[in-house]
Amino acid sequence: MKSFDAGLMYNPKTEKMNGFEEEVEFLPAMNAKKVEKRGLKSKLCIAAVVIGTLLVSLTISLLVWHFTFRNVKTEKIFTGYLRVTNVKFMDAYENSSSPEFLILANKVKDVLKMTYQSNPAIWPHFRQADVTAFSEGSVIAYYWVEFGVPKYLEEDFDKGMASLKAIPQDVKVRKNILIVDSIKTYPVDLRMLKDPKDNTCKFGVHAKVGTKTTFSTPGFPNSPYPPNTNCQWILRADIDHVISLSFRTFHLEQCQVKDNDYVKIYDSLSPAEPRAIVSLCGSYPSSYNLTFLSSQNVMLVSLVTNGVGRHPGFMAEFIQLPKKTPICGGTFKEVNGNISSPYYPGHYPPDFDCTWDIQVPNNKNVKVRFNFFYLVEPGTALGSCTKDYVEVNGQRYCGTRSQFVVSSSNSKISVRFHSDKSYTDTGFLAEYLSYEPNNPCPEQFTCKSGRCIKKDLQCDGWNDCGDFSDELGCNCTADQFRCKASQLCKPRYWKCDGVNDCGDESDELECQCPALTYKCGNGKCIPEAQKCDKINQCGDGTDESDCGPVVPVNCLSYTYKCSNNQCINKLNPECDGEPDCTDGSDEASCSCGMRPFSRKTRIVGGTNADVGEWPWQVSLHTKAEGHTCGASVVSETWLVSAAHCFQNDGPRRYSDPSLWTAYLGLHDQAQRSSSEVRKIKRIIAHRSFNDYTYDHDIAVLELESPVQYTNVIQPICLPDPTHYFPVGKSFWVTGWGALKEGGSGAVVLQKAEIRLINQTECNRVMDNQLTARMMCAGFLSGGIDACQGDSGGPLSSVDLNSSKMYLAGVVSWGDGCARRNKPGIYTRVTMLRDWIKQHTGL
Ligand code: 4AZ
Repeated sequence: MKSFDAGLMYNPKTEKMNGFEEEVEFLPAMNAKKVEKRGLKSKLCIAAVVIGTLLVSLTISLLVWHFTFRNVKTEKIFTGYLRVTNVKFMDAYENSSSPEFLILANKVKDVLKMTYQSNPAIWPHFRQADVTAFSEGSVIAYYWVEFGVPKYLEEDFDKGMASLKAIPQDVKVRKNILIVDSIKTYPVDLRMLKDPKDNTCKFGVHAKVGTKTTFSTPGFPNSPYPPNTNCQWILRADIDHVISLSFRTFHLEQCQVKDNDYVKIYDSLSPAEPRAIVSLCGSYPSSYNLTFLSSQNVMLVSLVTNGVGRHPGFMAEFIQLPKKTPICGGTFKEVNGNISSPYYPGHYPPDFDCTWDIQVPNNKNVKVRFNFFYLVEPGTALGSCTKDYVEVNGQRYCGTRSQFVVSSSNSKISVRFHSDKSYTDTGFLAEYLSYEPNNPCPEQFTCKSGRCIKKDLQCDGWNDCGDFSDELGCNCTADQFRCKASQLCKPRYWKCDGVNDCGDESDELECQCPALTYKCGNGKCIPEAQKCDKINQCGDGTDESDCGPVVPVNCLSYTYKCSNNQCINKLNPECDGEPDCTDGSDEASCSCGMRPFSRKTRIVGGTNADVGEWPWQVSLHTKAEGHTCGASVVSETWLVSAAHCFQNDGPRRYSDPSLWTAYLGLHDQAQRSSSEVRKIKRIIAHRSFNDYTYDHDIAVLELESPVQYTNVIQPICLPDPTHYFPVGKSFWVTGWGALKEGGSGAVVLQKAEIRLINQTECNRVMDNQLTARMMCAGFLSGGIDACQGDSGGPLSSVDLNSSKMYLAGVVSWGDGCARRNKPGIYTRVTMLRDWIKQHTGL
């Protein structure tokens, strides 16, 4: 790897405010003593003096205004490239300090200057330009140019730049040593070219044949990358090759902060937005596929950082691939088969086209099922597939889509993939299937889209087809109600649960409380006058929780208690960024529930969790049985799990701590050696745990030695006993439990999003087996649930005020797994919060 410094020709001038550079002469002030006060003449003299003074001050003010405000110059930096057609590329052009580079760079700069000179709206504002690189084709020259434009001339200047399309003919004629056939100029993010002549963090790297070339941010991995910098890596491959770049480690500042650090990759050596392939920030787990392809033999990687934060940076490697290898498309004649966008699951290259012509046996029809589909491009209007798209039988698809099927009414189908010059994505993975024309889904329900689903998913209130065709024209059963607009049948218990399940609110309308009444969080209606009267008529405290400014109130079961024993009238005040308790204790223990890796929901493989996505998840192993239960990290030394995991069973002494090993920071059961391993010092199961009813199903485990928090080991927040989780709230359940009832456990940590179910409704379907220490989450339609082996693991809830994850529940029991009307039952942590504190001090 070498540092490049392009030939420097112009001195940078910092003349942001050059107001007083021009000479200004000031008139001498009048000497009042010399003014004679004699008659009319003297009066006229005084008047003349006053008017004169006024005129002088006015002129001075105007000059001051002109030079300080009107003439303030806006710095404008552009980047671009031009093609020189009469020069052949030579290796020396890769080295920005070679004489060959400098000679050609100077000629290009002359061409640029002459181009700007030809436009009077541009040329007066020109400051400097420089050439940063050349690449093949014949020679493409990449440059930046800086202008200082007075504010009041900006509009004319912008118009001039927009009209600057090609080198004027006379320039070509006069400068016929260089024949330039196109010039492209793009405005650039000022952070990107803050100090364009600073070459301290600019590198040029050429791919080596047959081996990977590695590069990383300065200081990686021992020290954080530098602040306030713009680093650039010019990546090159041999002619007729493309570049495949993969980030192996990627840890930048998180994306949501103002002016956050970012990496941008360009399919060009100019940092021009229309040639950007991707913009990245935050952290990515190593399992995430961060592979990007170029369309030509060059690529620019740019890192822009601000002045805050200390982050490790990235390590990346790239290889060159022959450009001509056919990597997608072709003619397919098998009965079934798989197709995917180029380099899937890596990002497809920009400026790419391929077509698959699929022809199954003549007596069959064919359909294509897209299992993963990500063709998202910033700046594209929803539904308008003008940039990257897949076209099947003339219909274009783009954006991100869940599984969908496109069918053909004959034995042929044609799939075309197109990517434009900017922004790429992971693309698609699809399979094509042939089917009998009169029976597209043997023993299954055929969706309108051609997709096949299980028969019993028809009319269950869930849009399993994706186009609602399985839910149309259904007779609602006794357990269902009919939505107004869509006429769809939905489970009755979805009514009045605070979630707009019908889409038109019709499931939430008939339960509106009558006029002059207040609707409690649990759906109960109470007279308006009873809200904020310091009496909990709702029963869940919601009528007493949002009562104007946060003030100390009498302590009740639903009021949050500060460390100084004062109670306050705010719902879920913990860690919401506002100190509500007078002693600030509601914001005191908030180093929990955070996920160092930004949540990337687009995981290849469906419900596999990502590395570090659930950093509190623990796998508890016994020697004889391996993974047996889950648990959650709540501090460096304590885990929370389920009491039933530690009940002795004949000769098996599950209550004995020495039987257990805890694996923390684990993702893949096959790679336990890369996790933190701890023996258990102490198991405290709830004394009231009932082996028959599973009431009080909670235990805390003390680790033999504390763990250090890392990117993949973090504690989850414990909710206050008053923490309120509304019905319908979405939770995440995670674990290595069985993938289906009676099946074997998962190797990679699984995750599923489920919802909190109304307690009364759940108790009804669960034959009144619930106690106050239990809650139900899942779907009465079945299909998504915890299962054997998930027990003891977390039910995680993201709190929207604090953006932290709270341990809402512990996986406890269920009637089988994922059965219809049999949701999962979880230990209600808020009910046992005091017990946890009593035994762990947390
Ligand atoms: C178990 O045996 C188990 N469907 C956990 C959760 C559920 C069922 C069984 C809920 O660990």
